[in-house]
Amino acid sequence: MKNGNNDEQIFVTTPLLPSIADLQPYLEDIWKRKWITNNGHYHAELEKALSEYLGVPYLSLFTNGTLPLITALQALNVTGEVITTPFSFVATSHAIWWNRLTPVFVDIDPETGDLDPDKIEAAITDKTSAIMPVHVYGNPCDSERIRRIADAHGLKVIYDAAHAFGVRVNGSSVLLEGDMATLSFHATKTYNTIEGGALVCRDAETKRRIDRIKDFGIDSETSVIEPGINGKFDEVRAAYGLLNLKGIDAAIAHRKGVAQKYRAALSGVPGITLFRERKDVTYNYSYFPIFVDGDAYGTTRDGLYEALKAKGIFARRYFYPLISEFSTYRGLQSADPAHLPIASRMSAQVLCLPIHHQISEADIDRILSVVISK
Ligand code: T4K
Repeated sequence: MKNGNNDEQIFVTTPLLPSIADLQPYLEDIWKRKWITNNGHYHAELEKALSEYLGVPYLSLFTNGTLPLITALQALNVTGEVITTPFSFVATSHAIWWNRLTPVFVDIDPETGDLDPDKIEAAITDKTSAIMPVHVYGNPCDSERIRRIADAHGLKVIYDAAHAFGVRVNGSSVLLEGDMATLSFHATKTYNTIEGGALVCRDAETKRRIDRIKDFGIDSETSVIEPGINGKFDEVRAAYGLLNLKGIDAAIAHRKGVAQKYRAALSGVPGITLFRERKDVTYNYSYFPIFVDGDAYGTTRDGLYEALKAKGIFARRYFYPLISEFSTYRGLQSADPAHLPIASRMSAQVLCLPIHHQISEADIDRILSVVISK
């Protein structure tokens, strides 16, 4: 699609797609088998392939990335209050709300955008039973400190790792941290199955329980033993997911090149801050957030967002507003912006530049020319 200047529009992301020709034989096989959802042949293949690729022992596929969050809270019998971050996509807190639990917002670390471990303990009350941190943009949380705090207070930890597909610290998957971790395979994610997600757990018995919860709590033809939900994943998307797994390394490598080019060009620009890249982390380059200090940069974040849009470049303000600013949550005591100064500042300054596996050098130059010249 072209804009008024006859330039191609550039979106914040564009989905990784398998070729239709590659999908065709899978579709024919699925049609032949006539088993199209609920634990089918390709479902099993994809669970195995993803477990191997991600380096995790037990992974259950779900029909999106929100249901694993809701299910994890159920499976771990979480009650009362859950400490979480306001600097995330709203699904993180909605999952808590849907379990009739109360999210308690804690401020974030400016170095990563993740929950600040220094601020967690002050938020723990006798009602707290879990922590739900987010590896935002794929930046790993300080899992070691979070684990120590959780252990000291007997809390469960569920990582929302929706952005952290393939992210590793010293070679070990971030999905291995906490009691459980969730993934999103939405079209806008680095790895996608159109819609989809997964829940990673630690043992076979828990996986069996998760698999039962995502199938209505059905234990046998005549027995339903708990209030489950429909989180099932179909065969067509499983086949699509298997094919996309073949292209994921090349897609991430391309994203890395884009990130390097942005980083080299933007590092010295007054008023623009980037996250520091850690040497011990294998990133997936799922987002490229920049933080715009309007005074030093000469234009506000929203001014830059509009200037890009006028040129057909659709950057996104992930995550603005904060979750704690939405009507469902703003009445909570922990939603008071005075308790969330870092999150409030970062949310007001953040702009995620387009990054995906198909962005060309010319696209990057077009984007950078707006950001650098305004
Ligand atoms: N936890 C976290 C931390 C999350 O970020 C998310 C989801 C979840 C949990 C829940 O996982 P899911 O239940 O969604 O699996 C998007 C996504 O809907 C959402 O999945 C994602 N996070 C969130 C960060 O972003 P939007 O409304 O900003 O995306 P949308 O549809 O406007 O798409 C953005 C751009 O991507 C479009 O302008 C163009 C491009 N696009 C999008 C789609 C859907 C395409 O080119 N093709 C497409 O099919 O929310």
